[in-house]
Amino acid sequence: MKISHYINGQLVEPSSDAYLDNIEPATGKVYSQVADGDARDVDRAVAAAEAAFERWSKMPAAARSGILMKIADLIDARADELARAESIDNGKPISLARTLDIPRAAKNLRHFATAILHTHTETHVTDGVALNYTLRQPRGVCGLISPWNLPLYLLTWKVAPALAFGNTAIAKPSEITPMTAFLFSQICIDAGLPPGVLNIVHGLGAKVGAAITAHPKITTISFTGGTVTGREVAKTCAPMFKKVALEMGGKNPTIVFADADMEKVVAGSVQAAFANSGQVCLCGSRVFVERSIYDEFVRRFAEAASRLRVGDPLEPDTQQGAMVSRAQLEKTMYYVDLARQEGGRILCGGERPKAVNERCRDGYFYLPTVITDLGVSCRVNREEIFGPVATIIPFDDEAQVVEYANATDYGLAASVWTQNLPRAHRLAEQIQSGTVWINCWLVRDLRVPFGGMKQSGLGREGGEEAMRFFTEPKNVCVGT
Ligand code: TXE
Repeated sequence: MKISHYINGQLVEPSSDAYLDNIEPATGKVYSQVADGDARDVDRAVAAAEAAFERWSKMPAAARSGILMKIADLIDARADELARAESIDNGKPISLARTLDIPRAAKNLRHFATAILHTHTETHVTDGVALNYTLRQPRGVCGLISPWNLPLYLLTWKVAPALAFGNTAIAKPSEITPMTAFLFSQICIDAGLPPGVLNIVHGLGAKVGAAITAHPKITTISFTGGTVTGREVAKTCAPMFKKVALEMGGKNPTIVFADADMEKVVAGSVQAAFANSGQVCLCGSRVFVERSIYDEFVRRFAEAASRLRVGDPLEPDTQQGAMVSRAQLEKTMYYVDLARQEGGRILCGGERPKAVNERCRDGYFYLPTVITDLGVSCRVNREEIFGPVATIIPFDDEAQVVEYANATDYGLAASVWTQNLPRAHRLAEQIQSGTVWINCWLVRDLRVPFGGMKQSGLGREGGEEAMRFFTEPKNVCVGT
C-alpha cells in the first residue's frame, strides 16, 4: 500500500516519485510505503494553502465549524479502522488506540469547532477618550509538525485549532507513523473540506520538516517532538520572526507521600510510567516516594509493572505493545545498560520478552522495567528515555522532593499523590512544570493551557491559548 500526500484537496504522488518503507513495529516488517516528500511538495502545498486562505478565513465561523464537525463525525464512524491502523503503525495496544487516541482526535475537532462559536475578544475603554477593541485575525499558512507517539491525536490537536480560527495549514506527520494521517486525508476529502485548507506532506523531518520551518510564506509553526529537533526548528524560525510553539520532551516526576491512598497511587503511577510503553511526553518516569512507605510501595509498584500484559498490539487484552521503532528500542536498552553502570538495581524487566507470539517474533518489544538505587542527578534520572522504564527514589521531606523534582532540564508535567491538600497546593506552586496533576494523571480538559517549562517547551496550546497562538491580535483604537 502507498501513502501519498494530500495537497490541494487531492491525494498526490511525491515530486521525487520515491517512497520510504513503513515498518510495523510489532513484526519489524515493511507493511506499506510512504511518500518521500521534499521541498517541492512543500512549495506545492504552500501555494494551495495560500490560494485557499482568502475564502476559508472569510467563511462564517458556523460554516467552518460545520465542516470540522463533519470531520469529527467521520472519525467516529471510521474509529475501528483508524484504531487498527494506528495500532499496526505505532505498535500500541489496539485497546489504547480505541479508547484514547481515536476518540480524542474526534474530540479535538469538536472542541475547537464549537469554541469558535463562543469566543469573544476584549474591549478596553481609555478614560473617556477612546474605545479599544481587539481584532483577532487568522495568521495565514501554518506549519504543523507532529510526532509518532500519538499520531492522530497530536496531528488533530494542531489541525483543529489552526483551521477553526481561519488559518490554512501544511501538516507533516512523523515518517515513522504516517498511516492515520493518510486515512485522515481521505476523511477530510469526504467531509468536503475545501481544497488547500489542509495539506498533508509526508516524508523525512530533515527534508519536509526543515522545508516547512524554512518556508518564508509559513508564518506560524507548531511543533511537537524531541528537544534536539525543537532546537533546530527554533534556530531556523528565529531570524524569520515566525511565531513558534514547541512541545518537546519530559522527565516527569510522580511524587508519592505516605498519606496517599496506596491502592490508587500504585495503579495511577504504574499507568503514568508505562502507558504506551512510556512513549508519552507526559509519562511519569521518575517516581519519588516518602521514605516511610518506600519499601512497600516499591514492592507493589514492581509487582504491578511485571503483571502488565506485554503482547501482540492487535490482541484486545494486550496492555503493552511494541515500541515504535528499532531506534527507540535501542535507546531504551542503552539507558537500562547505563542504569546498571550507574549502580541501579533492576527489580523487573531490564530485557526483551522471550516470546510474544509467532507473528511478533521480530517486533520491538521491551518489558516494563523498574529500577531503584540510582541517584537523583545521574543521567538515567535526568535524560528522557521515552521507553517503559521507571526509577523509584526515596525522599525525606517536602523541600527535598521539590528539589529532586526540579533536578532536570525538563519541565512538562508532574503528579503529586497526597491527602494533604495544602501541601499539594504548595508543591504545585514550586514544581517547575507546565502541568501539575494532584491525585490523578493524564486527565486532559481541552480548555486548559498545555505545554512545558524549561527545555520541555515554549508557548502553550489548548483552549484560549490556542486561540492566542493561531490568531494575530490587532488593537483597534477608536477616539470618542
Ligand atoms: O523525534 P523528532 P524522534 C523525544 C523522545 C525521542 C526523541 C527523538 O525522547 O526519543 O524525542 O525522537 C520532524 N525540522 N520525543 O527523533 O525527530 C519529524 O519528522 C523539522 C518526544 O523520532 O523530534 C517528526 O514529524 N521537523 C516527543 C517530528 O519532527 C523535523 C515525541 C518529531 O520527530 C526535523 C517524539 C527538522 N530538522 C519524540 N527533524 C513528545 N514531545 O511527545 C525531524 N522533524
